[in-house]
Amino acid sequence: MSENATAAATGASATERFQATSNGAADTPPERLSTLIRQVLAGVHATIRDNDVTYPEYDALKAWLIQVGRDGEWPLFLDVFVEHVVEEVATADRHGSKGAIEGPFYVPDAPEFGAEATLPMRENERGLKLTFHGQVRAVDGRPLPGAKVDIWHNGEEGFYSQFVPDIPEWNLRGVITTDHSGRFRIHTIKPTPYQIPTDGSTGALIRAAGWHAYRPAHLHLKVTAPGFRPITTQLYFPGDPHNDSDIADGVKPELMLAPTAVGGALDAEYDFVLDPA
Ligand code: MBD
Ligand code: FE
Repeated sequence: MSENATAAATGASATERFQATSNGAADTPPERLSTLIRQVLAGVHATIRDNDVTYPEYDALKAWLIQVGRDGEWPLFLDVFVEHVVEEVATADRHGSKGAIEGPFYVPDAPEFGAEATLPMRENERGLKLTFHGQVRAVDGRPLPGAKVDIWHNGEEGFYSQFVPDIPEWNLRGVITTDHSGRFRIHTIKPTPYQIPTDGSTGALIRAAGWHAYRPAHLHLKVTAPGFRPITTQLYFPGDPHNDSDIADGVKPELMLAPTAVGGALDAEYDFVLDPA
């Protein structure tokens, strides 16, 4: 386990990354903002009334909120506990493949590859070999050549490159371009379950509430093609002990891979179907 893989280091990187890539302004009209904030506050007020929340509990909340910011864990906390509903609402009208939460660890502009590639990894990268392949199609069945399959995932230590100091930049990240028949083939390793950092405020809350802090092993993907709505999704592995209790509620039955074991390695096939823009 990396010594420097602290919640503060990971959180600071995730916060910095978010601030660098988000435009941060949704142009929300005052009436809509007023409605949203009123409803959030009404939920908080109801929680306090229903549970006779005390001043010490209120002060503990203030202290905890202050600490989440200090730890840089707002991206982590929000993506774990809130994003799944935003994703559900944003993609409800789609006919193509199911999406899933992006999470805090995506980095744009990963190294680009052709239709078949081995993701950047260390010479001694641990983990079960995995070949992940499939086809990108439109909802009308047309294959989509030149589509981009942007993939990122963790390795055996559980961490994502770019968010802890001692993993090489772009490790287990890459952008694959589909061939003339919309197909791609990615050689990588099987990801491992992700544990929310235990030494930060999100971990402290999870512990205090008596929950477990795990996400099941998952591949993250963004699939894009000009003229089509991009898909941000995740794929999961059958039998993972956390598939039914993902702390981030990101698992959907449609996102479960059905890998086959081929001589000590895994082979998994999954096709992506894109909605027109
Ligand atoms: C992750 O790896 C992740 O995918 C999400 C959604 C939240 C926290 C960590
Ligand atoms: Fe993840």
